[in-house]
Amino acid sequence: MTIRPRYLWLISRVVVVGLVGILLTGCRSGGPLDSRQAVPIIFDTDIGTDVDDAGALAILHILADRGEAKILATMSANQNRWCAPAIDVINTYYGREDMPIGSSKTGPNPEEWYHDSVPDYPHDLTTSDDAPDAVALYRKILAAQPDQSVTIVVVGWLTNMADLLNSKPDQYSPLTGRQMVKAKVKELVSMGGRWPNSPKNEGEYNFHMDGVAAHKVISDWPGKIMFTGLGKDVMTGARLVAQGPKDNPVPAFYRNFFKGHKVSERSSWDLIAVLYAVRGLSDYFTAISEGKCVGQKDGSNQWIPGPPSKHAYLVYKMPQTELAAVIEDLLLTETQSQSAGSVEAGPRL
Ligand SMILES: [Ca+2]
Repeated sequence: MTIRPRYLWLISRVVVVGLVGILLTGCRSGGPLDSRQAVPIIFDTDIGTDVDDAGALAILHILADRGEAKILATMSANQNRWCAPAIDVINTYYGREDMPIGSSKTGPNPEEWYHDSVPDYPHDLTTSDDAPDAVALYRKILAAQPDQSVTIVVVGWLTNMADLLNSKPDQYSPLTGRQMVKAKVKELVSMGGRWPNSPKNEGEYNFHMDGVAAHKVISDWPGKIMFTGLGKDVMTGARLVAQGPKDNPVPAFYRNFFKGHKVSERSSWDLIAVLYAVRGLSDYFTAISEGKCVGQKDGSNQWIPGPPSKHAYLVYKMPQTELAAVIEDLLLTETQSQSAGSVEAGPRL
């Protein structure tokens, strides 16, 4: 049988239209399980001052297990001796015991609630003093990454970011810190600020704890910053504490925090920052980008409306109760190491 030329033309049209349709559908799919490549992430935390940092690191590991993120390093902006071990405990539980951990040598040093349980879980970093300087580790890791590829998510104060901007050429790179950020970092996600404005002298906690660093980063960061101040009314942790595995340190940290503060759930500021850093706006958030942020050294911030800039901040798209369910489901997702049976032991009680 022969096919007449006009039918050949018709068939080719159908094939082309079909292919274009498939491509467009692929481009539009912004959901969490589409075929986007794993997002290269450096996680920077003030772990210890609140428990949402532990939850945020937990869901980052889960998202990495799912192929949505690739964790390059974990950093503490808190100098406290327990912070790097607390990070190590979580990394180890989630099967990444060799994940690089850096610690600030210049930042604030508060010691609070949930570290009591750190010695009960497997890890080998016993004090933050033994962790490498965070800025040196940032420079080493960033220098080895492709240009414009790395997302840094900061869920504490911005000390490490300011120190990175101020860093000098070294054995890892001839670039200054600012040049390196411009070359290598795709986006900084900062859990900080009150949006659109915070009253003078009443800056949000993360900005206020190192106001000079916040001011430096807001005014001098050479690339995109997404500020995520959301999470106060997205309550999580209750199901994690009730149902989380006994050998997982994260439910234990939440339990300690709940007991200390006499609460049964906690706001999700840091978990939301990680969710955005990995999955983007998805169905969860809308970005406000018309304008720019101005930060003061007292930690306060103002949004100045105007043309789009390198700054943006998030507002909710999904109702907070639904977002809480998404996060809590992630917290309770079985880890790769659990499913492979490679977690050696529970708490050493
Ligand atoms: Ca935090």
